Amino acid sequence: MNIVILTGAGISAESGLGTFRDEGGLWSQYDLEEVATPEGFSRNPGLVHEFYNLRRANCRSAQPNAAHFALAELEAKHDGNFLIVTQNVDDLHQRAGSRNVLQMHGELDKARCIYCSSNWAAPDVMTSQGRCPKCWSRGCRPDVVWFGEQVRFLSEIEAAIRKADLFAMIGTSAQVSPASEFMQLARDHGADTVEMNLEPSAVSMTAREVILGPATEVVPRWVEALLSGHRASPNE
Ligand code: BV8
Repeated sequence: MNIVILTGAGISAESGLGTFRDEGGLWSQYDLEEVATPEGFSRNPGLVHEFYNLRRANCRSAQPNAAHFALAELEAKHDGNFLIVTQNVDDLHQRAGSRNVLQMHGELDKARCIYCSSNWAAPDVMTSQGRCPKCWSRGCRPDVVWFGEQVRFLSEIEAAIRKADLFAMIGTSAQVSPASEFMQLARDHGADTVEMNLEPSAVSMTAREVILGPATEVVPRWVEALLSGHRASPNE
């Protein structure tokens, strides 16, 4: 059975990393246009670096939670193909032991050269003056995908979803495309579709099953049921 999991900020919420659109979320503290667009970066790179330096510090002091570890256990024990596609730029899935992870919105822990596009491990405090180790120019940005920029691994992700027998979406409001279209794509290609979230998302009506509750409770329970065979998906 081929499994594809899409995660969003909600899976890292109980690790202490803020979500975006919840009450008090990041987009209520910062203007998305100012800190998560190329235009915002060219207008005020210092503000953008401050925004990501703060999040990088939070991420480096955060720990993976039971939901991250449950998905790593599922990957280790599952005998078919398994892929995590995450919208998150934190590395908590990898730190929990997940191996097959595609970060479609980039990586908080990396810096990228604005001239030659090579990337390297981000310093704790990044500024635009950071030197590129490859072309030696001064001009670096966070290695994340901003609004209006092309997401990463899209064709690989869509190919995996087309072949999925089970697609689960965890902790995302499904308001950002193209990730918001993945549930429908999975359903159109015959996958069993499950959503785990604290509250219904923009695509809950597309899922065959919606399991509401905090990720650290619902995800380990779902993984345990899947591994013990108590949850036969319609495709089996
Ligand atoms: C692109 C990276 C084209 C950096 C991010 C108008 C209409 C429709 C679409 C558009 C439009 N105008 C523009 C667009 C396209 C745009 C888009 O979708 N905009 C939205 C805002 C309308 N998309 C893009 O620009 C994408 N690129 O389309 O490129 C293109 C093509 C060719 C060539 C060039 C360009 C790029 C999108 C990527 C943007 N970067 N972030 C960073 O992280 O700072 S997106 C940002 O939102 C984050 O990455 C985040 O991951 C993502 C999605 O948010 P969520 O993860 O869902 O988080 P959210 O807070 O929203 O929800 C949290 C959920 O968790 C909630 O449901 C909550 O209930 C739940 N939860 C909370 N606690 C818990 C929990 N669940 C379980 N347990 C808990 N404890």
